[in-house]
Amino acid sequence: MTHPIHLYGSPVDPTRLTLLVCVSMDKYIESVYNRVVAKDPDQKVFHQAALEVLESLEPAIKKYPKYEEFSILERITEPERIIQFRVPWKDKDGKIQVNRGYRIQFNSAIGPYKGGLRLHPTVNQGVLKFLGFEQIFKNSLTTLPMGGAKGGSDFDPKGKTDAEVEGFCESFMLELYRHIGQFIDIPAGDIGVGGREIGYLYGAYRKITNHHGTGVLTGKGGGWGGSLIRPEATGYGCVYFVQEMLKTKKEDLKGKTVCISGSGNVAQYATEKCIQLGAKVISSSDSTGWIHDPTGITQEKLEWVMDLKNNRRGRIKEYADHFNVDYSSTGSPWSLKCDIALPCATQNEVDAKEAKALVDNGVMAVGEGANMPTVPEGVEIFLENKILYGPGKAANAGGVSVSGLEMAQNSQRFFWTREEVDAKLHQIMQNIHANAYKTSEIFGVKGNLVVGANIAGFMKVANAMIDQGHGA
Ligand code: NDP
Ligand code: 2IT
Repeated sequence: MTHPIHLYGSPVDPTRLTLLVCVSMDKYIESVYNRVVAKDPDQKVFHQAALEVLESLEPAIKKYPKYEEFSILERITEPERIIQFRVPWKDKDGKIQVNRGYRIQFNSAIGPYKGGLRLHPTVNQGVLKFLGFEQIFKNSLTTLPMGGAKGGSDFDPKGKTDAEVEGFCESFMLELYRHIGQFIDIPAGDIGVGGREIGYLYGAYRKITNHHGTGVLTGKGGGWGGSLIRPEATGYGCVYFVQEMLKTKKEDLKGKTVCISGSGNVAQYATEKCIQLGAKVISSSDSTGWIHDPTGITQEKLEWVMDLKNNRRGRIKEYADHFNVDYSSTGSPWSLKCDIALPCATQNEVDAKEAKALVDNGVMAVGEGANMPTVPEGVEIFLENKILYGPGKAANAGGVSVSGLEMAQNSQRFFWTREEVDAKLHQIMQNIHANAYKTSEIFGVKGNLVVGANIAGFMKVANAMIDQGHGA
């Protein structure tokens, strides 16, 4: 059986997508994909995420006719609920600004809705549907009982004062609080939402509801219900996943050169874990440019970056000025020669040319810290060239896994040590890799972790939906 990830269209060209789909795809999958596009023709990034999953499910859909019989694909691509709301807040000059807030509760078959909140000017319903859809399969892979959701707003926290961010978060929660709860929906961080924002959101939730519902948000501060290792979890988890991929080739991280994009939460802790494991990280970036540090980012330099990004909220260019290395506001770190690439910034940040450049420069493994950072043609290039490729929903599942562990600790009213949480995270990432790898083998595409992760994540949710009846 050939792997089904071979006919991808451009995420920005639905006509081409439809053409390719018509030529090659299983009729049932094709009809569901066409339905997804017809229902919301403008949601390109959601179409992209849906197509990637649907195509890769083909072997499972063929093997188990019950998924078609019970209309699972039609149901799983339709969010259970979309909440959209107005978020008015006062800026520093006293003027009232209005943003749009969302929570997309996509699927709760295996547990309460769970997923992050993104604050970024590009946020819209299509972006959050893509993220919420991915979250369903990711959360299923963690083995913890969590459904899929995502939310956020087109509010741009960049350049805002702390007071403005606080005012926004308060207003956002004034609406969101009625839709969430430890047994309903548990939001967390994503782009633009870190410890500061979770603090403001939790403070508002507590004031509005007059109770300490610690289980209602994850990523909380250590002194008020947060889990140790949650800040580190996505980045560390991504590197643990890459370790597992490398093991299949009897390789490890020691002495490897690593390119990382982004300089936020995920990138920072992916860098830290690489340093701890003896690899050399030579790049960092933000939305205005990227730096190349050929001697490697040391722990000391990383702490400088953490202060720059988490406290001073500056630009990565300052790293180049401070440490006297190259900076560019064009291109990307993917032009550098490296053994391992970890895209940790945002969706579609690795295009086909960049994927080709990585392959030509000898990249051995790609682990996605970000959600869907590689365009479909790029994924195809990695798979065709037998690069060890860990798709985001598997490789970056460490963050939501430790969110699940935070929920478990909150329920117990108890805390685990750093070592305990880290060991559980490590075990979960090893299990996710083993499960995706084994599933790829069962379905005849050994080592294709796109197919393996998607089918493994899908079947647990789909079977739960069948067990729970046609309304679920
Ligand atoms: P942060 O907000 O902490 O950092 C995001 C980083 O990516 C910043 O350096 C930012 O630069 C850069 N970035 C954002 N948008 C763009 C863009 N359009 N072009 C170039 N660079 C961009 O977010 P996280 O580190 O939390 O998230 C990074 C990725 O990881 C996202 O895809 C997220 O969905 C995913 N993820 C996050 C998890 C988590 O636990 N936080 C869990 C799993 C996945 P700038 O500051 O200039 O905007
Ligand atoms: O994309 C993701 O998995 C996250 N942003 C983390 C979600 C969570 O609930 O911890």
